[in-house]
Amino acid sequence: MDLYYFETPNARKPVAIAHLLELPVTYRFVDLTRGEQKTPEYLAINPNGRVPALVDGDVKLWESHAIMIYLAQKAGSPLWPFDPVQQIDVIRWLLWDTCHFSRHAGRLFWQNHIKAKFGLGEADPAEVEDAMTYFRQFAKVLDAHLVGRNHVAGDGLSIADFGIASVLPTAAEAKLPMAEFPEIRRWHDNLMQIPSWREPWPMAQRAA
Ligand SMILES: N[C@@H](CCC(=O)N[C@@H](CS)C(=O)NCC(=O)O)C(=O)O
Repeated sequence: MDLYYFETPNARKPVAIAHLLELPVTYRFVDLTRGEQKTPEYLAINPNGRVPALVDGDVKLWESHAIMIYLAQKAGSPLWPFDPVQQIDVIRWLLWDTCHFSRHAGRLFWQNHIKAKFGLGEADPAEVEDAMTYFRQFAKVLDAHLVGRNHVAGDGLSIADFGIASVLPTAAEAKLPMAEFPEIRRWHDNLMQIPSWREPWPMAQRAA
């Protein structure tokens, strides 16, 4: 299995899951700073020109959440629950994340971190304010949901936790107002105890 990645929030999710489940994955570094995601070879794998992507025999897959489900299923792991009703709960939170939580966290990550890091200009104050308003709105929902819970869906760790957490390891760089959301901080501090989430990147293979 080949997993194509760059060190970004969306790629972090399947890379961390593959490590956690000790799957036999070859990590393929796609250097976004050199435009490697736009080469014809890579576009044949993911026509969106984005990471992550997975190739497993005849299976070509993109979208980080779909790849996480594929990896967990392949490993027979309860990170993708076996019960159909619990699966729907996980899907519910992953869709919520894509549409709301990480969407606006991602906008802040772009404005407050990526633009400066790659010399793409100043953060746009109107865009930051808009994204911050939405981020606060949806973070409040998650914060309330997490009261008395250690995991987002069901009783155990699932890919919903990793899906929603994607921008949180870089919350400081994105300038996310985490001080306002103690339950999210508590939940994510626990997630950071998982070595493959804290340190997901396969540096040795990158160097190779
Ligand atoms: N919805 C996609 C988003 C993928 C995505 O936006 N990846 C970013 C990095 S986090 C990327 O590859 N950007 C490269 C580009 O826009 O050229 C997923 O979850 O996999």
